[in-house]
Amino acid sequence: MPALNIIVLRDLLQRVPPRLRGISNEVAETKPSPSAWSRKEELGHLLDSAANNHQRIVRAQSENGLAMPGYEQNRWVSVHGYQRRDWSELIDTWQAINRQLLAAAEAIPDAAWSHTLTVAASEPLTLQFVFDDYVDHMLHHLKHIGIDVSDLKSNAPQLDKIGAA
Ligand code: NI
Repeated sequence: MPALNIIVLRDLLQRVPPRLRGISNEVAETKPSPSAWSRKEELGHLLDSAANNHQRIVRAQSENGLAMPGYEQNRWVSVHGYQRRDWSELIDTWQAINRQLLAAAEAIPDAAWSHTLTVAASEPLTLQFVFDDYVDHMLHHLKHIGIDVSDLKSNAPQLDKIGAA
């Protein structure tokens, strides 16, 4: 039932930006420890997740059996310098990139949700799994950032975490 998490993602796009804007720039850039991500870096990680999953969603809907790369999360966060960026810019980018990903997900033909792809060294995953895992992973991080997502539950079944999102 692919449509369910598409509805969740539409809701996220409406409800999450005002909640993120409720966090000050100062709080957003506070690092809980020198090696832990700040909220800016954690939201930045979600931009990286969106960039990678957008590619998977666009490509796998028209081709079955693709092999897609993973990404090194800390390296991506460091490359983009999220800690030095403005919090409101990161929120705007989160909204824009997820609108882009949603448009691609809405275009997935029914028959293509069962297409499979591998991500890094994973077993073949269905496009359905990849999309559900994307939404589930996003909710996990938004909750950790400290915003209320209790009204935004993923409709995905219990996912077997592969860390690919
Ligand atoms: Ni993550």
